[in-house]
Amino acid sequence: MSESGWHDFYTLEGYIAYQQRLHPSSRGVFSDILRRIGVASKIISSKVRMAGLINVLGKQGVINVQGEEQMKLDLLANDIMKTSLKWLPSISGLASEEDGEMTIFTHTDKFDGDHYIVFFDPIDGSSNIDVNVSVGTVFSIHRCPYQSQTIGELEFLKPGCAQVAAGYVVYGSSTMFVYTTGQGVHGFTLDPEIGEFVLSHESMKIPDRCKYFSANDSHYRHWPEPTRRFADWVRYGEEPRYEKTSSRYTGSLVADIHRNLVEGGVFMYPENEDTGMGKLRLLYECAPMAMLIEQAGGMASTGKERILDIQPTHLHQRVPFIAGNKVEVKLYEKMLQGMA
Ligand code: P6P
Repeated sequence: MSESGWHDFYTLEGYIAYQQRLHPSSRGVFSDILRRIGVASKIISSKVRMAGLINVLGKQGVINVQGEEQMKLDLLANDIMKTSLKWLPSISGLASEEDGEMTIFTHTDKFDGDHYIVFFDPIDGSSNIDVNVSVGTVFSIHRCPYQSQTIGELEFLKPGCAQVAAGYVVYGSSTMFVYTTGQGVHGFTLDPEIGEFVLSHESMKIPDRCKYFSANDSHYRHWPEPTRRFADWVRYGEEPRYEKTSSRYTGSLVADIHRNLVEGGVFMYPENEDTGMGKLRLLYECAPMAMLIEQAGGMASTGKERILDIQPTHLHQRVPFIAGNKVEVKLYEKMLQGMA
């Protein structure tokens, strides 16, 4: 602390530069992408915070590729993310939850540095927008070793273990930017007075306690029997570990995962027994969340396999998803496989 009592602090920009210095050979290309996502997040945050005042509330009247009704803020946030990233020479392509197809930039072939592909869900949990409940942005960054002229969907379909970075922005009581590049999980809180994300949660680790159980109980009747048994065990179990476990579910993946990452707990969106399908998308929801949760000391699985090991088969692929404390995810996998 200086004489005036001033506390120095890291901004997101400064922390990215600090982490970049840990890689002397780095040219800062990758750091530029993270910084641009940080800028886009601040712009989106300003729109989310004024959603009731400017004309972004409500539905756009369009059904997106997911078969979901697009909200106006979905489209605005999608445009903000794409516009913020499309001029970076290192970006070979983008893939968004809101776009049926990926976007490929051939102009970047002239750039002689590393190339990347960025996946994102610009506003996750958008059904919460009109009722003022937290929403979020999720992003995932992969390397792209190919010339843009030659890439197609196949080059976008990489397993989560190949991600070079993952993160989310949660637009909650404050706006937080949380990311990992494989060196731990670090959280930054937006200081509206200076317009900067300030380091507030360095090296986040999920506490080893199941403080929260997060799932949409209205789907209980569609869950496979072992899934129902697991949910009952955690919620009503006699185990001391679950004596104080509470149910918390907002319908916003980012808000639910963030709460459980900070306090401890398990989130699941299991498969529907009839369809055998999950709801959440692998490439820009589950894989980035899985990288963050594993980096914070937790686990993320479909119940049958590690999320980060899944080889995607198509851009908007959906998977069953459970993430949080290792104890609960391991127990779920055993129950689902008939070993508990
Ligand atoms: P349900 C939001 O639409 C989302 O993709 C996630 O953010 C959230 O966890 C889930 O779907 C909520 O789905 O069926 O519980 O409304």
